[in-house]
Amino acid sequence: MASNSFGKLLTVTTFGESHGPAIGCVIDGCPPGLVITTEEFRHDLERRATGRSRYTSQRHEADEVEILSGVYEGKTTGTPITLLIRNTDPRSKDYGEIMQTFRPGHADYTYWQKYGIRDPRGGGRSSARETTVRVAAGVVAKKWLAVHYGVQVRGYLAQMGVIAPDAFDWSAVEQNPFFWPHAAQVPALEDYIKKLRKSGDSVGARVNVVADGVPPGWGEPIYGKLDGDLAGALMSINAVKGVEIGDGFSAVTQHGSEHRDEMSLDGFTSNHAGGILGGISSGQPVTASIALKPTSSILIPGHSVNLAGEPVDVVTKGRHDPCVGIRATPIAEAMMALVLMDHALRHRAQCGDVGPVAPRIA
Ligand code: EPS
Repeated sequence: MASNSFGKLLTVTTFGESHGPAIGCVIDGCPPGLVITTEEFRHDLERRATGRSRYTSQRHEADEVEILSGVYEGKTTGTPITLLIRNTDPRSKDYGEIMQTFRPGHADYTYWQKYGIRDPRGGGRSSARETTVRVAAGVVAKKWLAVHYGVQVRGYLAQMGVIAPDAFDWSAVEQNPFFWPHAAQVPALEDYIKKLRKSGDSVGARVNVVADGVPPGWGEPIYGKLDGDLAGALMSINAVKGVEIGDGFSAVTQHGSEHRDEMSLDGFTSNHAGGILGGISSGQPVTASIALKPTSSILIPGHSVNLAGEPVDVVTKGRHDPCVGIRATPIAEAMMALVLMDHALRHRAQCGDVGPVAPRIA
């Protein structure tokens, strides 16, 4: 299967299926000397993992990272870093019925049409299980960005169905299993998901991700724009159907006088652009937002066809997420961090001698 790699100077290749023996990734291009231990992967992997709260899939994966290469005596060596995570809790019998049919709204059908063969166990390669190793790779990128540039990448759940945050507080985000920025609303979210689960349906979500501390200059015209690469990377996350950078689609109804970010010697006075102008970072926070669809693996019967070419009704049982957006925050952070690290290295390679240029306002 082609196109399992992304990035230019920092490349990440992922491999593995949801119910295979393991999933993993190879990170190539990470500079030598970055201190990294298996322990450091735990936090973000736990944030993304299934079975850690009552509101997500109840598959209980250990999600333990094994570093197979590229790290010696706790430091990256500059050679490919291979990370392996063994699948410890697949339950392939849940997929007995799906093997004969296609879930409406799922990649079951398109994989079949493309390859003429599929691994239906847990959705095989199309499973959100693959995002585990993106998050693991993102741990390396987040650390490198923090150590070398003081960049911090963080996200939050910005909408679940019709529910949007009433208030915003970064310190609330990590205190609840939804990554929700307003603590007082968490009981309402819990109630909403419990009812949704009972109804057998699923719901969509929005996740926002922000990188603070990105210096001006990252991103390349014309085909290597930072926003273009970010959009591609975020769109590659399972279930993502929309990506916005900065104000995104709100720009449609704005006037130029409103959208432009005016400049003063104290900095920009707003950030409608999402920290990117002409595909290059401006020094403002880089902001992106993703729309995640409601998952197709639901208990509400839906019309489909089977392999014998007959009409059937499909009901998907098993351990599924009523809202994949709940676990998507660390995945979006990882993809943003990986794109930023790739562009940091690309900027350093071509323009490392340029240095800060006056006036620098952000
Ligand atoms: C998924 C279906 C479920 C989730 C899985 C993603 O897998 P299974 O049916 O095998 O229990 O648990 O998510 C993960 C395993 C994970 O680590 O994110 C799907 O259809 O995408």
